Amino acid sequence: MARQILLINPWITDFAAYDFWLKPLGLLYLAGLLRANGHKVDFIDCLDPFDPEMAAKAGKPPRRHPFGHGRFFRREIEKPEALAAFPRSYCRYGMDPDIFRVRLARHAGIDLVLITSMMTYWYPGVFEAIRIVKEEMPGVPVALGGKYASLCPEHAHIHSGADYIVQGRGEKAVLKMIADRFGDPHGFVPDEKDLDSLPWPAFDLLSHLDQVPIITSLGCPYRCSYCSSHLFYKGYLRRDPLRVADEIEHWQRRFSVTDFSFYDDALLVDPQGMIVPLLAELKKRGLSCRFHCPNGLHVREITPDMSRLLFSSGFKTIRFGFETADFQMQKETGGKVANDELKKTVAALKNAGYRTADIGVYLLCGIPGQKTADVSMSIDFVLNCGAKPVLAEYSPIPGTKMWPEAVAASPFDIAREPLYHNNTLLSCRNEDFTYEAYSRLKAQLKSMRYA
Ligand code: B12
Ligand code: SF4
Repeated sequence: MARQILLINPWITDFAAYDFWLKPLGLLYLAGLLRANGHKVDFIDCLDPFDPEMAAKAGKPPRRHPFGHGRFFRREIEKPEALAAFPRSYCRYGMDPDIFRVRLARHAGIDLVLITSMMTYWYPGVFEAIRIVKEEMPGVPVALGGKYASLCPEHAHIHSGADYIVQGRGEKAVLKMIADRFGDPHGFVPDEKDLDSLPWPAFDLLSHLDQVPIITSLGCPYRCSYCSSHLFYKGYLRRDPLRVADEIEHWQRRFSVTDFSFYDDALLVDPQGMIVPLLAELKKRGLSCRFHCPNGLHVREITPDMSRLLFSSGFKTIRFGFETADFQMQKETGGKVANDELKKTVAALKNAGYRTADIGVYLLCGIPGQKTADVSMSIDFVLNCGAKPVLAEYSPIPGTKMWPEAVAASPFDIAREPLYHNNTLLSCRNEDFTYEAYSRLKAQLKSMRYA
């Protein structure tokens, strides 16, 4: 029997948040699947930066960039007790809770509510959404999935108020939940290992489609000690490049989308298996796109040919996961990159037409035991290569190889309280790499001008 299912993308609660091509991709994949099973899907996007009611209330909409990133609506709120000592204001990003309540009231006859979660330390916004749903829709079961639910399941079981906590991928889990709860037989069950068997994400549920995130693969062949990719995806699964081209063509022709962001962890690995045939196919079909890679590309995969291909195919936002120029640290954390590879990569990209400001290189700062001099040296190295250093504060993630070291090094109780995973806190700072030292480096980079 067709069920009426309400999907909710909850608020972000943080010291700072910027929409770097963020869309609730996992939840919208589930929406596509539920529709393919004949269910009726409703959606509330607490983060919608285009919400007209919020814009009227706030006086103006948040500033957005034509490439599909920009600000969220936001309100300063009281800090959770655990963060009270941290001297920065704290906000709820997205629509006001009173508007959320009114929206909920418009959805009658809901059988099940599905709520997603992203960063572990954003759980207060998730809990608030669950609490309000429970008040406005008494008796309706609420399921919680996504990154926080997967990485901190015990915390979520004890504190969230949800009836179901789902860890990991949601496709089979959500269909099983519906079958168990309502006794409905399974309809279409996709093969989770065949990513092309999944219906496309239901982006039409968004109020305004300024950009579309694309996944061509799940997982990563590397095992960096600070990263949780392998906890979500056991292997490295890839789609058929022609099916990815079909999807991009669909969003462009039917919804006039130009900007696409890749959420892959390893987009460029084995280029002949994906990126080369995909971009050739898009060209053949006469599609004109801009591509953005906020999640970081692998330095190692860039050759002069690849650089020219990316440049001519419209790759506008290039970010690399480089993390550090310290050889020992590179080796100890997984060996995904070496210094000479970054040098060659930047030179190849420059020859292809990219400018310094176009080539962002992520540097992890605040990993356990790291010294200020390590980060300074890495910044200098990236600048000397001719690229733009982008500081990425280390966020400790439960279950990763580095986690026990992070628990031992952190002045915060990160094992008990996910709020302390917040990258803004620099949870594993030490006497040498202090918050002040980090702030100085950040200010130094902010004042730099790139060609
Ligand atoms: C896109 C992305 C970003 C983007 C966009 C984020 C933004 N704020 O704008 C960028 C690149 C900017 C980013 C930044 C950061 N990120 Co990030 N990011 C991701 C990424 C690659 C994709 C998430 C995603 O959509 N996946 C795809 C969908 C399909 O999967 P999914 O959401 O998990 O959904 C599935 C299931 O979870 C489930 N599901 C989901 N919802 C629900 C709901 C229900 C009810 C059910 C049943 C199931 C279910 O079903 C879905 C389908 O199977 C993940 C890693 C990854 N590979 O997933 C990291 C990840 C979430 N990021 C992470 C980190 C560390 C960061 C940074 C802190 C990095 C840094 N040091 O700067 C920053 C902080 C950003 C911030 N404060 O805003 C960590 C999480 C950390 C944490 N403590 O929670 C992750 C897991 C990666 C990692 N390194 O381990 N990120
Ligand atoms: S290469 Fe990137 S995605 Fe892969 S394990 Fe390392 S940090 Fe994670």
